[in-house]
Amino acid sequence: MLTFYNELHSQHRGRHEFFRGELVPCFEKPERVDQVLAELGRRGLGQIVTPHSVPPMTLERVHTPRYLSFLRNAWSDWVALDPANANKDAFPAVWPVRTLRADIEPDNFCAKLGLYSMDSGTPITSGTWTAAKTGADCAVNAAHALRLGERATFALTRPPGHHAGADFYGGYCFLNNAALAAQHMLDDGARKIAILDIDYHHGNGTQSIFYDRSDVLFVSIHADPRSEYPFYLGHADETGHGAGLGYNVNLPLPHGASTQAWFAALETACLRLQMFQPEALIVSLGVDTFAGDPLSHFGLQSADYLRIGERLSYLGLPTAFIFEGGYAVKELGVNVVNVLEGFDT
Ligand code: SP5
Ligand code: ZN
Repeated sequence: MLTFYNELHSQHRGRHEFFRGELVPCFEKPERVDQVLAELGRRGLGQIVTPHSVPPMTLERVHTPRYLSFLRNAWSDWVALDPANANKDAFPAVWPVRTLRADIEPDNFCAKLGLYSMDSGTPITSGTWTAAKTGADCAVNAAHALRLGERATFALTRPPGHHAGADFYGGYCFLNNAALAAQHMLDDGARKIAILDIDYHHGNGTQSIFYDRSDVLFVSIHADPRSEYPFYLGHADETGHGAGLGYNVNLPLPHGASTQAWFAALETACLRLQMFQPEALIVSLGVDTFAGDPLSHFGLQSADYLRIGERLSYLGLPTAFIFEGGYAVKELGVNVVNVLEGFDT
């Protein structure tokens, strides 16, 4: 399987995230991708290549210009507030919730942080833009390779992307890699693309980007948002809007759901994907469904990831896997590469 990897991911290196009133070490760290890269090498699972840079226009097909400009300048604006900020991650502290205005971009940088974010668990650091941009390059290149005839590709990227919306970041995500991959294929001439999101958390950003469209089917299996992040989206009654009605499928499972229930949801997802007859499949591949994941409460074992790959392969679609969450760092390589190997063999 052709893997797109860029070493600049390590430039996004948060020191802390907020959790229950204190700063705790980041779960989303560079070692995550290092583990997957090492395991790919050990198993010799195909070529690993560096992506070409995609133009700003490609990002603007999914994200708003004002959000992109905020993100590109965020670190220098943060340090401009106070030179001492160079040693601190940037976090929001105020948000425009209901009744407050989000249509006027404030000049104050702290107010901008709140306007463009959904939580205080996602630090912006000196290299966040570089890492997010080159990560998006990986995803778009992985999608483009499908257009050129590859059967399957893998974007080995971080930070992840599926929580990021058209104009906001959160859940460790800044640019929506899966959405950019899907949109790129449509702009290149594809008519229908499906996205399957199997991260433990609902891909609220991806859902919202395509919610009123019928050219992208979004199907997600995730923990019930009543108890799990992102909390405010991902319910089963969210089925799309306008032309997009029927093209959004959420399959939430209760906190602690069995592996059997998870695979039953995968069958439902696969049936819906098959009915849609897409030209290609994008998989938001999070492995935080793993029993040993420190953030999550599903029980998948390492061997289960081979079965996932096999089942997805059986759909017979050109498929781009985009790396999302997964925080059990030691087992991350085996779990991710198991999906890819299950697909390939
Ligand atoms: C891409 C992705 O998987 N994003 C997940 C974002 C989850 N953010 C909430 C993290 C809450 C931290 N909980 C710590 C529990 C320690 N036992
Ligand atoms: Zn996740």
